[in-house]
Amino acid sequence: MTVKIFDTPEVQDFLKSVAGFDQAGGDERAKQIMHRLLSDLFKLIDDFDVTPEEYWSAVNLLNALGSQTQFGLLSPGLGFDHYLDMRQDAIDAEAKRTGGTPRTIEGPLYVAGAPVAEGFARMDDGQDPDGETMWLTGQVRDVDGTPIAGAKVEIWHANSKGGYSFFDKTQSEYNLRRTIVTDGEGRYTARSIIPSGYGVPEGAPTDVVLKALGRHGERPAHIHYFISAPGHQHLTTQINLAGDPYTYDDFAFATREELVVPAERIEDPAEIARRELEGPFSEVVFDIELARTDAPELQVRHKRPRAKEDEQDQASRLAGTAKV
Ligand code: MBD
Ligand code: FE
Repeated sequence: MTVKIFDTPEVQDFLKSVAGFDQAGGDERAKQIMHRLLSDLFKLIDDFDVTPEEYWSAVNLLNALGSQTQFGLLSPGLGFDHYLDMRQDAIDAEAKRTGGTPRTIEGPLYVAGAPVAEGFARMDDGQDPDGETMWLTGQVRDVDGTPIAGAKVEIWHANSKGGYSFFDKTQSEYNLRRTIVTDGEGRYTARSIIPSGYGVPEGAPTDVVLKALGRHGERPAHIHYFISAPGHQHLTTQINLAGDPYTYDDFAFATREELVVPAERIEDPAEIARRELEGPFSEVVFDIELARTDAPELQVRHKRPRAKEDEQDQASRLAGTAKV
């Protein structure tokens, strides 16, 4: 087909009225962004000769994604989360805020309000029979190496089946979610279980999109972090455990070389006894460096709907995915 109508005055005028350019009310930025978005999509329909069947099946897929609250899951899969990180890295570089542990994506499965502990926390409830004991520890430091005492280290991760508490209702409240305040030497330590990787549920709308692209929906085993301390830039990051088949093939594009950490299996009885554990375990060490800033807005995490973070619990639940 050779029909091309996008550049005609009728279509261009039509786009302006759809975006409310001829209306006094509304929001100027919303109008500009909607106009650009619709223009790009209308042009795409023209250029690719999108058929009514194709258009309405896309509408159907969007409805399915929304009704199963999967936009927060599709978003990292389509690279938006990582793209926002790339932009934030560039903004930091331009402002000469360099150094420190690299950021990577938050993902859709954070839940606010986890129990707070000083220095050490046990994160698992002891109910996961397949969970290999993990000893997770590290030091939070300034860019010049000075330890930061009293830093807030929020950690969350999946269980041995790749599920996250709150979203996976078979787990106890706040299982595998803790906030640990660093001790006088800037150290944090958690006893937990080694997480498994995550896979997008088979047949879910997000899976349908990924399959159409010939892609998978797997993430390697990983552990999420928020780290903050007064006078320092808030850091959202994750570690990926080395040796997972998906460590360098993450559907959410969160892997960064500096964030790949080995889990070292330890069987020495003296080391087991020193940690008051019952048997062999895997140790994961992750030290964190925070960049300095005096700007208060950079010392806290950006706003976004998060489970249990705002008063409208219904809205905040939509931040995550219904199934994990
Ligand atoms: C996860 O655990 C996750 O971190 C992301 C980004 C997407 C899906 C599941
Ligand atoms: Fe995750």
